[in-house]
Amino acid sequence: MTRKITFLGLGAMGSALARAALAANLDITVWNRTPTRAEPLVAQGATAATDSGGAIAAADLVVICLLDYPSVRAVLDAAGATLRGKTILNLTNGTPEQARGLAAWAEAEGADYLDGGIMAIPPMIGRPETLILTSGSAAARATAHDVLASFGSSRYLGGDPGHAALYDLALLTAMYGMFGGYLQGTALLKADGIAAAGFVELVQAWLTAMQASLPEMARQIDAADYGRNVASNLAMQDAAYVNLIDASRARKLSTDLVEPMQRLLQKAVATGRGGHDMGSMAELIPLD
Ligand code: FVH
Repeated sequence: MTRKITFLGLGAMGSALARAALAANLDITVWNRTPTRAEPLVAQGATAATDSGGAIAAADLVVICLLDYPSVRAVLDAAGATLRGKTILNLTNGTPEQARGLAAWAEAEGADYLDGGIMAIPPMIGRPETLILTSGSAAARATAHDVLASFGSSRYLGGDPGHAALYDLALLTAMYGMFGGYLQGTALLKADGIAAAGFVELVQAWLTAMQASLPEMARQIDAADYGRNVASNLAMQDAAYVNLIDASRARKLSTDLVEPMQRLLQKAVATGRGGHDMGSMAELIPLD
């Protein structure tokens, strides 16, 4: 059972996390570089620390949610407080390398380190279906159990502190691909006078239907087996993709979002993958 929890960082996400902890009746201390952001949380029962060193000293478990890793290091370095014997749960977005580096530093300082990736936006925090990915120290995970449960569901990805960030970034990569395609699609329609709202139902149904192909694509990628029962070969897709680019150009729309996929399709055909399924293009992503 966690006794004393401090939150460092009260931006949109840090505040949502602290609110969820308060809603779960956890006893929390909060600190933010701009102190006024602590006021709504104090009104809800949190204790505000006047400086980051005091905030850390007050805690067994320090939950960090700041803009980026340089700000995390800036705050921890400036705090001047000992981390020995404390547990750190860092939910700041970063790379696997940054997470591993901070974990090594924290361990050298005598702290247990758990890294996390928040797969949600602030209004989703506190709902049971909200997913927080974690990896790193198993002991830290046990210490953080209560506070993580107040945020939603968490999935522990093992002892490598870089893995939560790695999965987080892989999921964000897939998300941005989807949003980029959606933005281009709405622009195509809008150029012909059709509102984005008129597209929502169709695009949701289409993306739902298409995501059903992901398990088979995963099988193909893992087995390097792209040529059996191909329903949508890459040569056909390359020919059709030209129309998508041309329709944007005809409407004087940027094609910046969609050209990279065309380049990959063209390379797939040029390297003899024209008869393969989509998963085959995964082999073209490594640079060497
Ligand atoms: N909001 C979201 O949708 C996403 C969802 C997934 C996870 N991300 C990550 O969460 C981290 C924090 O994001 P945020 O939404 O809370 O971001 P902001 O509202 O912009 O707040 C930023 C906080 O960081 C503090 N800060 C920035 N630089 C420094 C610094 N050099 N020293 C000390 N603190 C710093 C900032 O303080 P202040 O401006 O209020 O004084 C805020 O507390 C982030 O990694 C997302 O990728 C959110």
